[in-house]
Amino acid sequence: MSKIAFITGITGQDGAYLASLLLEQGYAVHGLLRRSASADGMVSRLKWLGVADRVTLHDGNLTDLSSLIRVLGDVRPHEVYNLAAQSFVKSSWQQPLLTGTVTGLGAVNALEAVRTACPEARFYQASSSEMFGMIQEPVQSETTPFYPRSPYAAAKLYAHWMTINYRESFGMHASCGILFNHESPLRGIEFVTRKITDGVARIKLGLQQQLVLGNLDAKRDWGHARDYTRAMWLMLQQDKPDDYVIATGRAASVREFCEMAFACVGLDMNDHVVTDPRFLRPAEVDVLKGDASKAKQKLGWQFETPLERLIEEMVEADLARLTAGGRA
Ligand code: NAP
Ligand code: G4F
Repeated sequence: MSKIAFITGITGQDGAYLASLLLEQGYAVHGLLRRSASADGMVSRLKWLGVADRVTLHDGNLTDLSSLIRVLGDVRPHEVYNLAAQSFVKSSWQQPLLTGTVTGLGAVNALEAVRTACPEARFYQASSSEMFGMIQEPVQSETTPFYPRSPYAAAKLYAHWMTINYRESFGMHASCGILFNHESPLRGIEFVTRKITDGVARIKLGLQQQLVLGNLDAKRDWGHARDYTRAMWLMLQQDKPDDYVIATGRAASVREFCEMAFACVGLDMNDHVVTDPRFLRPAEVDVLKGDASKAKQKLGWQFETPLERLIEEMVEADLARLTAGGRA
């Protein structure tokens, strides 16, 4: 019998790549789908990867414990990946209570549902490098103290510690991946990398002149979502649950990302990029840079896609989308 996996957040960037990977591995893949008035666009990422018809979607919501218990009781998965969240940091200041409810308490709903409906299932929690916030060490690893700088990061930290608590309290096979920023052509358009590659493609095609951004000096450790979702799966294949940093070990600024993206189409960012305080945050995370040595040693994981290749892939995909006449 093939293994069964259940993914919350299956319609998001990581959910789509993870579903694709698990299908390749022979899993039966199920996911949670929250009701939307725009049902037609909900599975666009799964369609982009060609897997929408191969996954089974279940109506529910991370904030509705009853829906989770019912679905997990029906599906009886071997592995549960909790990827659902209000994941956009900037919105978390506008919607702090919703972010706490979905990103923080939602993870506890998922843990409770697993404990109730399928206690033998292995559990993955999508923790975040954003929890390091105002960094306490120049390179962050599993032993670096956390210092959250946004309602999103505080909610993720609560979810992180609750996952560890359920592991220690109930013996659950529950692991946290502390993933640094990871991007792809399927990244939401509101995140800076995709905003840049979409803007570059539009400017190249004569559809817009300027790209308006916020803090160009912020630095992030950017990898590819395809590589990072493989790390999630590897964590749940270990005999013992544990927590792992997943990162490339290279930090680049938003400005450097822009330079590389504009260079992909033979343009100079200085001719097109302007800044607007509208896109600044009440509290910024200036720099993140991760040390994934533990994942390399214990999981045999390492990233395959360097930043330059990631940017090229994103710019090419945005050019293709716009040339085809629309945005996926
Ligand atoms: P994403 O594209 O924003 O996807 C978020 C997913 O959560 C979507 O499927 C969304 O569904 C779902 N969701 C939101 N609220 C929900 C609710 N109340 N009930 C059920 N589902 C809900 O995020 P991502 O980039 O794939 O990231 C996946 C996870 O990893 C998130 O938890 C994120 O916080 C975390 N993370 C991401 C990164 C990164 O760099 N990408 C780094 C570290 C951690 P809809 O499609 O209906 O909106
Ligand atoms: O792309 P961002 O919005 O991602 P951020 O805040 O780093 O969060 C992402 O990564 C986290 C992992 O560390 C995840 F947990 C989280 O769910 C999400 O996936 O912003 C990156 C940087 C920030 O410093 C921001 O101030 O880019 C800067 N930035 C500059 N101009 C901008 C813009 N960000 C956005 N979104 N839009 C701008 O115009």
